[in-house]
Amino acid sequence: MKARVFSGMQPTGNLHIGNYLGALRNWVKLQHDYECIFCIVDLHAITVYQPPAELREKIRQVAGLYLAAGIDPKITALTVQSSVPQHAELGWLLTCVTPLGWLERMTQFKAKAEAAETIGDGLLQYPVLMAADVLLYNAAVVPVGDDQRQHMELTRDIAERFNSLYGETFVVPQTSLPMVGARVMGLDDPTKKMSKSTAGSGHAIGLLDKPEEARKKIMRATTDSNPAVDFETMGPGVQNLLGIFQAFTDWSQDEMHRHFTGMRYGDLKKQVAEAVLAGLAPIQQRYAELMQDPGYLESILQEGRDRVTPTAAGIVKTVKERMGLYTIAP
Ligand code: AQP
Repeated sequence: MKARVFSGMQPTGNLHIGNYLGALRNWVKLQHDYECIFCIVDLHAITVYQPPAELREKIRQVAGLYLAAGIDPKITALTVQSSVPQHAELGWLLTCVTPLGWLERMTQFKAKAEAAETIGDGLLQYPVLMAADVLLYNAAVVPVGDDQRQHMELTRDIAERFNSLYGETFVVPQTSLPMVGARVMGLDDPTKKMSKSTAGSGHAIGLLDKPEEARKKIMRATTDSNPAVDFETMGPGVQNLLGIFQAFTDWSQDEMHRHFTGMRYGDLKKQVAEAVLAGLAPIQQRYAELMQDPGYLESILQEGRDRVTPTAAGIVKTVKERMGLYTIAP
């Protein structure tokens, strides 16, 4: 039997090349060697207010992008988190074994809480729900970008704590990070990770950006005061552009050094833009085709929900029994 993989993305904005290089592209590769479940985590999205009609549309868009990027629904379950109620149920059960201090230490919570006017309880609970997402399927491997490393450590801690309190129940999952592209930085500010919710027209390259729009953002990207590429002294902006190029082309470190050393930034940017556009073109084409048939997308999401529900229900039943909750015969 193949080991299981779980991961997800929030439908909180336009997916960008960071989401693609850090996670989605890795998912496409893993689906041939593992039993994969890839989820659109809409319950996570609502930890911050989302206009309802926009959220519904984004969920469809993310599903379309998963498929367009190469997720194969014949071998992989594609699901919407809120359509499998056991995510929320296990979330509560795990909340009860998670010390508050563990959650207050999460850097993403601290950053989002600082930026928000009011902090919903959901924002604090977010990593417990993420732990529930993964543990609900006893996933052995979770492919994510580097920003999720801390949440994954917490997931492991919660699994171990539950296992020690109530007996071996959960598989303690491994985190899988890509070799290149694990942390794509903002083009306008390369000290901050590229993020869906960061405002600014020059910050992120969306997977659905028009070629001219994407090119313009890359040409305007922040670099440094060096005249040309120097691998010894380059700043984070140049490093980010080279990282994006390398991730899209799969060039080795040697090839990167030979080709780019001494190249002027204008030329570097042109080449990065070509690599990004070549990578995005087939995704955008498949996406446009897929979105012409909304019934198809809907049927894939129904199938995914039906495929994973027995596993999710089985785990929640075991957890409830282990915790001593009362089971009434169906
Ligand atoms: N900049 C990034 N570089 C590499 N990987 C990234 N990921 C996100 N940003 C980068 C990875 O994408 C997956 C989905 O992320 P998410 O939707 O759950 O939310 P996030 O990590 O919080 O991503 P964003 O884009 O910054 O969203 P918002 O702005 O809504 O919070 C994860 O595997 C993540 O590691």
